[in-house]
Amino acid sequence: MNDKETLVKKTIFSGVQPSGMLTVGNYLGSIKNWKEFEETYNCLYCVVDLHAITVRQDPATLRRRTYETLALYIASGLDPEKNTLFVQSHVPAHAELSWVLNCYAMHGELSRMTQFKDKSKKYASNINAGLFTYPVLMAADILLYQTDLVPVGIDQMQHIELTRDIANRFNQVYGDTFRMPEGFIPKAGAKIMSLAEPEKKMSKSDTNGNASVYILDSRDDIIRKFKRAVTDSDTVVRRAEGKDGINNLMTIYTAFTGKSDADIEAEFAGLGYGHFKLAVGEVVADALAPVHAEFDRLMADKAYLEGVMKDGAAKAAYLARKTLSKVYRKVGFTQPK
Ligand code: AQP
Repeated sequence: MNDKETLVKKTIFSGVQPSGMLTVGNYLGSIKNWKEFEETYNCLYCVVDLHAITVRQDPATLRRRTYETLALYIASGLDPEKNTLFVQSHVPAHAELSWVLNCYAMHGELSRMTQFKDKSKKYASNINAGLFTYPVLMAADILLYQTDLVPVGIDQMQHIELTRDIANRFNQVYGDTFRMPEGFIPKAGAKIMSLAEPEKKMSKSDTNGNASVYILDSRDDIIRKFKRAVTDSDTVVRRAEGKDGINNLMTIYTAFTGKSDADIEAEFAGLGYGHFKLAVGEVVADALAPVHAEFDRLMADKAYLEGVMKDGAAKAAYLARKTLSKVYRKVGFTQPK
């Protein structure tokens, strides 16, 4: 990406934490949708490892998952020549801008973040400051690249709103510094629910083995998990209030097939839940099979992945440094000569 392209095209930024095996929720809410932007936007997609350590991670596992997450980006169709793919900790400007923005983010607004409240309950013995300021680091990720659009699942929208508030506050004090980003939510798949507790979001860190379907689960596991998905005592496949499990399965089926609710209701009329669950499992397994094959190929070629990381970090660092220098000048830091 050169300076001219940066000026003409709008910019997209998004990322996923290497905090576990990526789920079908991560796939449908984020990475599956990223490819459509690669011709028309400057796209930066980051493996956000700094975010991941807000929850304790085993170092060797985190390292492996960082490679795996990058490999999954590429295996899901992202072309490293057309997208800037990189690892967050390879670009120090993320942590640097995050510190500055911490001084423009309010304790009260951070306390209201749903994810902080949820994760404080889930990790009650480790409510660290990083968990609290997580959204400020996310604001830095986005604002560093003068991002226009942030494709994310619904769970991250509150953080995008906060990013806008922080950017506005900074711009009001120092004049126009940051572009105002917008969130972009996919039509189908913005919030995939747990298969075991369908009133809860599907998460990669869920400890219930039946709750989340992982992108890299085997075909048999995918089908087994969908067959066991919690539904309700009705038998008719239709979207309705109180049918969280079926609604979720319909959303997943739509996201993979493009079929509308009416199409799905007609297709499974008179067939009952068993047929439907099996069909969803098969559709998901079929769609993920080519991703698995490409993932295996990429993971066997670490040198290639390291090359992608290195090139991506160099491109991202160049762009990030421009914004960071501007911010440092505006707040009154001296610049080394
Ligand atoms: N269930 C979901 N449905 C749709 N989108 C989802 N995303 C996450 N879960 C769902 C989207 O995936 C992207 C990356 O998420 P993340 O790794 O930054 O963190 P997260 O939102 O906290 O995801 P998890 O899976 O719940 O991770 P853990 O368990 O580690 O906290 C984001 O665009 C997110 O919206």
